[in-house]
Amino acid sequence: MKRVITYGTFDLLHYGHINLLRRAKALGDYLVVVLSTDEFNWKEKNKKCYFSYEERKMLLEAIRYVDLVIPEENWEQKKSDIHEYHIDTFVMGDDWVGKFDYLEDEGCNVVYLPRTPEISTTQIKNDLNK
Ligand code: C2G
Repeated sequence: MKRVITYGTFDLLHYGHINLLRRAKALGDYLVVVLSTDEFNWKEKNKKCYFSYEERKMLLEAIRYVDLVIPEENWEQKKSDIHEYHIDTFVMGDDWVGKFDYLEDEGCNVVYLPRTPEISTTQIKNDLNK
């Protein structure tokens, strides 16, 4: 069984997120999504989410490509996550290209997938505020 992992905030879930999750799942048989907690988002990414962690978790768990959702509480947990969940492939959108190559030293593939252009949570918020 090939196990894949990806990380994110996934606020105001949209088709760009779904495109990423679908392609990530296609790289294996089991997809772990590590979801940024409200505290991590606020402290480390300066993001104030519209949906709470529990609400974002429930939405992700309803997606056919997602097998497990766990919390992302800090930047450093990726290395231990990969070992704890026996991950074969780490996947992120290419806005992160190069940032996580060090994880290859943990024996897993690192894949950056093209982002879906023209859609983002920020774009949605801006459009709704017009
Ligand atoms: N994404 C995408 N296309 C978009 C928007 C997002 O492919 N139009 C991808 C991002 O590249 C990321 C994932 O969807 O791989 C989740 O996006 P965010 O919720 O914005 O995640 P981010 O805030 O980048 O958190 O430790 C890593 C961080 O938790 C990543």
